[in-house]
Amino acid sequence: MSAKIRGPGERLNRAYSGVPTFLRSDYCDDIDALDADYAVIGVPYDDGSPFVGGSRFCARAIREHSLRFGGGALYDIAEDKEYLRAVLAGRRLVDCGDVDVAPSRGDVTMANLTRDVERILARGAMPIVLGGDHTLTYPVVRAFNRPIHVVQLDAHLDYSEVVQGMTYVNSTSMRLIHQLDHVQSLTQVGIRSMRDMKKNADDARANGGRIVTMPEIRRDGAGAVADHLPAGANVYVTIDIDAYDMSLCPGCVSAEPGGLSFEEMQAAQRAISQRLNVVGFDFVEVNPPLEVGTGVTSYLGALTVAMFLGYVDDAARAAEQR
Ligand SMILES: [Mn+2]
Repeated sequence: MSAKIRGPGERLNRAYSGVPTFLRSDYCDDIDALDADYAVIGVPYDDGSPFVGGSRFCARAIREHSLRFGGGALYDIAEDKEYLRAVLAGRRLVDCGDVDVAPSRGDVTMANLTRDVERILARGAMPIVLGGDHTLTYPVVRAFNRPIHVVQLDAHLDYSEVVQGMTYVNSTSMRLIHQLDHVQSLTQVGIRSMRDMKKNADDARANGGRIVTMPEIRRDGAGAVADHLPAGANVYVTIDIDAYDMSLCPGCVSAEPGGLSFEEMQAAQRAISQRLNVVGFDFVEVNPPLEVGTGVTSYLGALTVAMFLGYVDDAARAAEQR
């Protein structure tokens, strides 16, 4: 069942009041009875983080900051266009709460995540997964039972080999995804960290992956990041907050200089959603305990997720009308 948490229509619902579901959507406490187009699920897991933990609070902070979008839509004045109004008014977005986390048992937590995403997909909804750290992308992608392309927006390759049995850490997710039979391609956008190893980049390319570096984005535009993928193909998108430039994400332990501007993220998101058929996405690595007082990183995270959902929904509606 879904519980309506907005209350009667006349309520003001100020951002600091109420129970924070994403964009104040209905809360769904039984995925097997889910009736929606889009389903948010949180993964409060940061056991896969190699430095300072804290991203387990990412989903909660993003939900909280998402309540600041209280107008029933996202409005882009540059386009004079609203996004998500029909979705929110029609209650086609629900929040399924969080995956059950088993402390010190990444295998158990991630099995729970895969099963929950399988259940969301079985109900015909698109999963929108909020981290946690970047470990979660592999358990989410393995839940899809049809061919998909994967596009990653990130400063880091996350293409490390599994060592000493550590499967569920945030540095291995893209290598593991790339080995799945139903993953048709891997595109890694914004990669620039000088902590990444040459061997991992060589392996990603040798396995057929495409890496789009920042100089390429500055040369060709962020709107070109999906041009090499077949138009209309199914794609899963994973967005790490550190794809953005370090100056935009003080609440992220893995922030790197030289990253995407907000406008470049917008252009990449628009290009992906318009050219391809997005079947799910995740957003990871905001670390609220490291955050500055204004919560700008969590706010940017909420905006990034809501904006991409808006573009994806807009493209789906345009396709329906064709
Ligand atoms: Mn990263």
